[in-house]
Amino acid sequence: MGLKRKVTTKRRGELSTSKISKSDSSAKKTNGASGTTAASSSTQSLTREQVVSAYRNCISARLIDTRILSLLKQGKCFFHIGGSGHEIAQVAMALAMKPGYDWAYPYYRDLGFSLQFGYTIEEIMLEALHRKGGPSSNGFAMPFHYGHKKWRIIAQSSPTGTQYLGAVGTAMGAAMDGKDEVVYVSSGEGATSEGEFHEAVNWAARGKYPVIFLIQNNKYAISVPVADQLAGESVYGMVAGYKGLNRYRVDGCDFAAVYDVAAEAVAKARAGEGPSVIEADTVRLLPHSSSDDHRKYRDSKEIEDDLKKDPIPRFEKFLIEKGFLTSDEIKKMREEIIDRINSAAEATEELPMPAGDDLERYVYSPRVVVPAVGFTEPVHKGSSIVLVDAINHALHEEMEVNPKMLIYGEDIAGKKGGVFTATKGLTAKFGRERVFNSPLAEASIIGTAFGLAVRGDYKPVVEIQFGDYIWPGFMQLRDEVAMLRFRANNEWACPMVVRVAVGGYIHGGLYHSQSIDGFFTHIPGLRVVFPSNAADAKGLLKTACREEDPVLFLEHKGLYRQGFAASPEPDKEYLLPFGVAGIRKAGNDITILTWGMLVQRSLDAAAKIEEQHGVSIEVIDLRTLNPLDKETILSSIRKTGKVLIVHEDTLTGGFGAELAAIISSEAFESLDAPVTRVAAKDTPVPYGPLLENAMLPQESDVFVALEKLARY
Ligand SMILES: Cc1ncc(C[n+]2csc(CCOP(=O)(O)OP(=O)(O)O)c2C)c(N)n1
Repeated sequence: MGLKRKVTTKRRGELSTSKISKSDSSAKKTNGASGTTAASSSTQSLTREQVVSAYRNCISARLIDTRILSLLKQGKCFFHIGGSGHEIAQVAMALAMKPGYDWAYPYYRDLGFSLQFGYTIEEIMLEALHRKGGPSSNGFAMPFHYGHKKWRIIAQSSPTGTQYLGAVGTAMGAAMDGKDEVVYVSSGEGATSEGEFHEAVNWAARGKYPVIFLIQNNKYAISVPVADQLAGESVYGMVAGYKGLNRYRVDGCDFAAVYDVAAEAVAKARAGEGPSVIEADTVRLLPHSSSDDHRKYRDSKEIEDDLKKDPIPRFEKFLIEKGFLTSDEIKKMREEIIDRINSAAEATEELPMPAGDDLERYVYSPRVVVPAVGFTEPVHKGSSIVLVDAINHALHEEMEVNPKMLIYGEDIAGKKGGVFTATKGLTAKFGRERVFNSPLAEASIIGTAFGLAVRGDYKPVVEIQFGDYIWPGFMQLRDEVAMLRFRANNEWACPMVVRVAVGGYIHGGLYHSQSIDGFFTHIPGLRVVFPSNAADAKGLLKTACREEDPVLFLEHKGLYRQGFAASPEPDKEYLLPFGVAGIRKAGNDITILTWGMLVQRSLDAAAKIEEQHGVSIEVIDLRTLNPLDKETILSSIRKTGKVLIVHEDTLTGGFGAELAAIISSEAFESLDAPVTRVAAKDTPVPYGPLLENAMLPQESDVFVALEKLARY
């Protein structure tokens, strides 16, 4: 690791140490991990070519903003969010990095950054006009949501603030690989109020990961001024307490000052000297977006004052004074760029837009690693194990197969092996580099896993201790993880596994008993797996570790050590494909569809009704809720004509409602009775045992429902 110094010979207008002196620079303060220092340009030099191309990208960004606003007025595009006023800070930052080697998580204002990092004007136009072939998303994501595989720009989402944790994960991967890559992430000052910003800074500083947080402070978050946003007047001040974090505040309208600071932060990151927060003071010269009118909340004097601070004329003055360009050269360059933008816009308008046929192509990976077709269930011959040990063995085996698999979460490392012992022995065997504790922060666990997975080789298999506490990570799972492949038109993906302990019947009360399957089966792009026994748990988890889609792997706490969920252990080669339901018991009169804890209760109720009333029940364990084995479900119902859906999650909006809808529309003619559901009552899971029994579905509830169905 270490900074590779640039060796150049001086030419006309070359920037040298003497030319960017500290007095040139408006870098205010830095407080590095190693003490307080001033940013210095002494180790950096830029060629004229570099500075001129930085200027070219600045004015390209500015002129693109202008052009898109006119296209918008003509109704040719629907949305614009511009970077006017931010260009200098962004371009100077990108200039200090290595595009295609370093990684970037830009935000919607980062047009200048993206151009400097490798985007072309033509590519920006493709996205602005939602045409096929744009590098970020092919028209799936909104414009100004940057993404470019070649340049390692991870396709951006719209929630502001989710980007930081992904960046930390990507930086973790760089550090683990011993590479001196740097990861850029940016936002405005407003988004730093999101908790995930602080989680990300904490995680990065704690691990000394090579992340640079460029916070572009334009004094407003839409209409909200800094005074309503921050404790104190700066992000720089707010992050003072993170040990190991380098901090800078810089005039973001001063090219030399930003470059100075950026180069220093990059050098530190490459040398393993930790992350940096750079707060660059910028001006927002346009309203927040094309949907906003800033005259409603800014007075005209203030808008005028910001226009006077426009960084581009200031940069031009600098270029002329230092002899990089003449005013004629600047004028000529502008004209050339305007021509290029206009030609790009005209050419783009002729290109096709993605159409309806493209819609569902990349919700999931086009490649299924463990195919369901041709699968036959073997008879397992190993000795009997309980479900939690099956999970543990699957993790051990997959860690051996895949050296890039990592396991982390709360309390999972060391001798304890998690609160349920699922990860026991893994740290001892594979080391703390691969099996480690996370901070107590669920969004961080999922967000960093995303950032590791997008690198392409890492397979994070992370744990959320209780389903009840997955919610801080919900935004990451839904908006980042599950949507990435779709919004990136298959250019980016984040194959990862999130193991979660769920479910009741263990007197865990309101906050250690929840079922969460109803929420997560509603999310396109996320596989949802819910085993009911040890053999399935092992086979499904091993498959989850190999598939290319993100998987939510639900483990019922009440089944971990349950005798009826124990099975003979499958061998190391056994992989249970997703989308293959298990017929636990064949029957002819009523079909039960169930999963997780309710499989055994359903089997018990089925045995009882067969014995008492001679009714023959088929019990189907769905095993994976997404993908769903519709074929097995529908062919059973076509045979029996009656169906009972049994699940532990609450009734309203539970996954059973979806099953009922599928059955009504696809097997209506086969039905001899109403589709019936047994589920938890629509209340939280209470603590007291009598209350808990009343709330969660019992064997007797299944029995009563079967009796009723049998009477039809
Ligand atoms: C999580 C989330 N909440 C709200 C929004 C709506 N929103 C989009 S941009 C924005 C303001 C962001 O301000 P700031 O971070 O200061 O960046 P700026 O736009 O000023 O550059 C808001 C509230 C969002 N996209 N994501």
